[in-house]
Amino acid sequence: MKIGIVCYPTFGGSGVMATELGLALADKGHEIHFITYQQPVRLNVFRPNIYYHEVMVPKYPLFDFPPYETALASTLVNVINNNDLDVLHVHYAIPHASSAYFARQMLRKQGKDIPFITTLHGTDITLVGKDSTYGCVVTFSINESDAITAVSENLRAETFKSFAIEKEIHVIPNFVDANRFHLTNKEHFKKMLAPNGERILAHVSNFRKVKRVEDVLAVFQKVREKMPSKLLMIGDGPERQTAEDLCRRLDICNDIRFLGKQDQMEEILNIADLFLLPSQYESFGLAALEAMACGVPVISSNAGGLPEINIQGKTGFLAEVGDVDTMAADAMTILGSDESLQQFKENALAHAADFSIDKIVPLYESLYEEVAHKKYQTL
Ligand code: GMT
Repeated sequence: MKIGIVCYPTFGGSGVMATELGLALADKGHEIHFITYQQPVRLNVFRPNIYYHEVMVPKYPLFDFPPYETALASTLVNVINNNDLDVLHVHYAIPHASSAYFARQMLRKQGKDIPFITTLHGTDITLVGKDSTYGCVVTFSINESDAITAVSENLRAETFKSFAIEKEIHVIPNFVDANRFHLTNKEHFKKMLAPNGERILAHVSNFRKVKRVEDVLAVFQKVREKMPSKLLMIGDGPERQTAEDLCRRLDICNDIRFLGKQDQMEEILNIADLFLLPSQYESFGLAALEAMACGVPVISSNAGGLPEINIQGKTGFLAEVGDVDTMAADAMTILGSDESLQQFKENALAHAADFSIDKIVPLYESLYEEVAHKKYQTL
């Protein structure tokens, strides 16, 4: 099929997932067209059947707010027409679903019908979408989608709770590419960061408030008091400065490295012994799944969809949001002996396999077939 994918091109989970999906679909022979304002971060490989169309937003002195949605809708019409796309798949409701709706309506005027699928990722529903400034457009454009998917049962439930949704929401969980994220021996690299055999804890995020990076540091501080350990803080965002300041205040900087944004996540995850994700909310927690696929157990909060991927006492542990004492105690249970760590690692690997490309990508392909088929019936 010829599939258009609209996403945020940045390091956020929704853009990462959309790009991974496009790559996986291209590997299965589909023709994929990414339409966004910048080359997606994980779109760093060449495939003959992947195209990237950049949305240009002209600047005029009159515009305090350049109209990205309008530019996107126009670009969508052009790309769909020029490439004869079968289906459009938009990731993150705002503003992608409303631009897709706009494009579909314009094309209908030209006698063409392009179905669009909206995938809800999290903050488009739980944070930004709930803002009354956006609420009615979000509700309208989700309802106008030819199919709606959510990345977890929790996000599906949250969407029905917060918006007047009139259609079914299919749950299609995120997936992980085992060709890239798998267990590999990185002892040499590990030795560089933990020369005395210290345990390595890691956190990956966009350092937004919702990630509670201060809890990551609090848990680490408690673990470090009991066992030699190091912490890797990967990613960047608004809370990074606060986190770095807090490290200095706690006098634990020598054992923490802020690595910033990284492309080779699979390399770094492979030297970690434990992944920390104490978020206020996660619709899914893709970063934790990628860690598990590299055999890294997870200490997380029990918010949102996290219990759907981190299994209590098996792949790691979950605690109430903000309960850093329990998180630290559980971290020490996992890291306390090599045997226990090994068992949790094996469980994490086994559970991550449930979210493999082979299991999840066909679910999207069926949905594409279904909406494309409906389109032809209505023409
Ligand atoms: O976590 C973020 O802040 C980024 C955000 C995004 O929209 O890119 O991630 C959301 O989508 C990811 C992919 O589906 C999920 O794994 C994250 O859990 C979700 N984030 C939140 O719900 C806070």
